[in-house]
Amino acid sequence: MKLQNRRLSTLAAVTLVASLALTACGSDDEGGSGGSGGGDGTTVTFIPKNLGNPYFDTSNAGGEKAVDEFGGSYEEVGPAEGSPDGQVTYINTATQQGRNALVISANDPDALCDAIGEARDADIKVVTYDADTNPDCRDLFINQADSAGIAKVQVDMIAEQIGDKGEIAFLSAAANATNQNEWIKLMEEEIAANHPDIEVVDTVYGDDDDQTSFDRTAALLQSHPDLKGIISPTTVGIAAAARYLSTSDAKGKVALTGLGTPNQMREYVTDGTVTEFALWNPADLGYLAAYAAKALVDGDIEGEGDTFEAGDLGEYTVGPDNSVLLGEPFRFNADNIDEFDF
Ligand code: RAM
Repeated sequence: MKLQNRRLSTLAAVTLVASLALTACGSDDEGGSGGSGGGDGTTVTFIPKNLGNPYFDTSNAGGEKAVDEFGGSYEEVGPAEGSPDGQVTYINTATQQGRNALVISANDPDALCDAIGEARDADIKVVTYDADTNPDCRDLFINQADSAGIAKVQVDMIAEQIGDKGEIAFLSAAANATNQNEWIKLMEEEIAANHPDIEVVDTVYGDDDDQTSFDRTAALLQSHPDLKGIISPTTVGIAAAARYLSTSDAKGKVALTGLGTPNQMREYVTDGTVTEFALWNPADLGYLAAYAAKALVDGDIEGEGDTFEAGDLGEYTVGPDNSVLLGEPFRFNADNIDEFDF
């Protein structure tokens, strides 16, 4: 299993880099964290949806590791809340500073495009990762896993957990998040095509904010007394929903699955609130995005069919819509969760 071996082999390094990054930056604050590296001189700015989200702490630690490997200079900046306006400010600043490349998880498919256009006019390469903009705005998208596969694994898990029957709801991130909206659309199609006895009764938005997601979970259970399951395709949402369910009467009665990080979900798998959830390796996603940014800056890749080397992950090829695919989603459950530390 290539993915699992890769996860395990990068584990120690990622943990170390993540803890160094956290020591260096106080990740809850609006603003950013300092640079690193030197040597090759390629300057790369990571702009996550928001700061203080462990998913992005892990993915960006992977990015920093890659930038260090090729001797460039890394920085992470971004808004405290997952909003497009907050991201625009940081894109504009990076453009004024003349950074070589930006790596962005977009809070909206359109709203960042003007600012990204100005960056590209200034010869800055723009890579999206995790959540894409419209493809014509940016140079490259690093896709964590095939969207249809991400949708299917979540539908398969909820179907297994509720006996393929009953009411379910989605607890999503921001209403404009491209990645969650794409996955939800594909999950609805998969349910309509292959799960006639599952009914989607609601979609609510927790904005990738812990408290909002927690409150939306409580409201969902109140509005839908027959709810059998929740799919939360966001690491912030699933962790908040699990925390709510773990002390409520619905624990063990309403199934919860979706996309989560093992470290945030471990206690809820151990206490029986959650049976199984999925994700890819966020550290590898950031690592791949950084190497792709460098390949663009160096002129090694321009479009579909071009190949580049991504350090320990090996060779990747640019696919349709100028996107690069990381790998497959992976299921976490009580049998394997203790093998992972991110
Ligand atoms: C949250 C963010 C991110 C998404 C993961 C699964 O951390 O919404 O964009 O990819 O969940």
